[in-house]
Amino acid sequence: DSPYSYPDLSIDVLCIGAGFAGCYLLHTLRKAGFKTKIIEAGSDFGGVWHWNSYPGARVDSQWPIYALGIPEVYENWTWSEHYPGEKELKRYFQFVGEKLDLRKDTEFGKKVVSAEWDEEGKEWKVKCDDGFLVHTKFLIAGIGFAAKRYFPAWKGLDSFKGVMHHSSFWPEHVDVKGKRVGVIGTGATGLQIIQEWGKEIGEEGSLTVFQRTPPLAGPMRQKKISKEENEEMRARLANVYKERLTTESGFSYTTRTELKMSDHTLEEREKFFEELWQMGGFRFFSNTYGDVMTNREANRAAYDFWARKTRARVHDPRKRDLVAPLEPLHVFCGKRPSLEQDYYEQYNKKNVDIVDLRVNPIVDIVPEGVQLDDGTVHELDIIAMATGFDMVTGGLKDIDIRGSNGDLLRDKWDKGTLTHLGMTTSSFPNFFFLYGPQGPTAHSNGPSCVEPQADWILGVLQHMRDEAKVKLDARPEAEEAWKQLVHEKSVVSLRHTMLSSYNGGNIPGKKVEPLNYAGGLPDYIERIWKERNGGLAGFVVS
Ligand code: NA7
Repeated sequence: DSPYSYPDLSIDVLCIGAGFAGCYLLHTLRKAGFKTKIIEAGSDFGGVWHWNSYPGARVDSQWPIYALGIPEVYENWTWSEHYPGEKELKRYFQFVGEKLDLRKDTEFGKKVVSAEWDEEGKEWKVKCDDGFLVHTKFLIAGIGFAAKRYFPAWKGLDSFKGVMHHSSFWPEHVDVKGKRVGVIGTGATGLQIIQEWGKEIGEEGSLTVFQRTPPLAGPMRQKKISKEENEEMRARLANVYKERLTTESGFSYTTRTELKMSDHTLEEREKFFEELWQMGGFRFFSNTYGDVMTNREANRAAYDFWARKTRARVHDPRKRDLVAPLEPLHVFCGKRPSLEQDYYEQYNKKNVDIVDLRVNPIVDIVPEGVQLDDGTVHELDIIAMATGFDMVTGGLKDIDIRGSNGDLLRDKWDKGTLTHLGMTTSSFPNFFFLYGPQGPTAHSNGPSCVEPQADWILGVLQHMRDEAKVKLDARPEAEEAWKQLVHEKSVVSLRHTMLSSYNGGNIPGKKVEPLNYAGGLPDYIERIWKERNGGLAGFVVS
């Protein structure tokens, strides 16, 4: 078909993406004898961390959880901080590539643009933007949940005279010292940029934060890792990586407790919250009372504690009311919480201001800067667009994936996402996705989610090889049942009562539906293996 194809045109498995999912898959599948390759758009390993170079970019899952549970890797790698920054994460992924010898089976600098199922040949024909063509029996997308960046539909986006970048596509260095800079969006990303730029602009510069919804950020409590700490941890790592699969979100500590808020007196509650707060990380948000996401009173109590702690750090009453209002704007933890180090202190600087987009939204980007509804123009030299992503489904829908009935995946999912087990979808045989729709994805730590998913896929592929089967296709009734289950697991949470990136509500016009499996990682793992060991009843295997 193409002079660029692999010579024998017949690999077993093609993985799209060289992040945690792709690296783990290539290593695992290749060891099991499957001829596997990765295609990656970037120029190195890392997935989202290859691209994440925006100011202050840092993971907010605590060491050592945000890493691969592969002994060859963790026995030989040493982290320097509890919450590693993007540079360290890039180095980590390069190390993973070398240590596991992944480079020889990875094609960098190629973006997959289409994949078509060939029913006759029982294989996928996968095409890249440079014409590179691969024939593969199985296709696995490991493209992450934030593969499609989101820009609000402002007409003048291209008219800006200054420098503007989306957080997900940040160049090497943008000097902001003495400049007039603006950040649009205050999610996990915007917060990190603001925290960094507040310091980098110096006294001559100015930072304007354009905020629609304040993030609910807790203390990261960043620390360096000492040599002793590293050695002590190394001895326990094998267990840590096993145990993370037994917690709801795949962290070492995140399992909501059995404790209800009503089990405590007021004083006990205050002490309980305070302890979680002092430990830092996501503990205050996820290791809290078991009913924080089901009981409005408990939810409000957690918010009030957070607001009290946060308000105490911001001196100016107007800014204080904007970053930590007394009345919550939405359910506590309804959006993903963030972690910060000295985010709130930035607002105590005279040259850091905040604009409330709730009363005065952005209507356009103009050559001079940002224009608000009341006609005000904020003149700027540099703008950071931290407006997020078309999460979970956006990246997969962007690729022209055409299944056995000739339909495109995006057309199928535009009517509502349908998957079986959050890893497959009917009429798209031999196609899997990791950290994707209706899997534990946004409710779980990345590597903790993709490793069991990849292990499961390996189990299925081995079964098919043993039984000489060539085609696996989810049954439509199985995906209807999975969708129902995803819905049932979601509606019990207060999170379900509001719009967010957990349900597509952050993207105008996107269908609002639960995008993630909220039943917890252990429950999910049990279900997928029950299906595999029960004879794959939800699939037609031929
Ligand atoms: P998020 O968390 O989706 O944040 C996007 C931010 O952009 C959020 O504050 C939005 O406000 C804001 N936004 C979006 N559209 C607009 C418009 N039209 N006007 C003003 N502000 C807007 O993305 P992040 O990149 O921070 O984080 C993504 C994931 O990466 C995160 O979940 C982590 O897993 C890491 P809103 O809240 O919608 O009012």
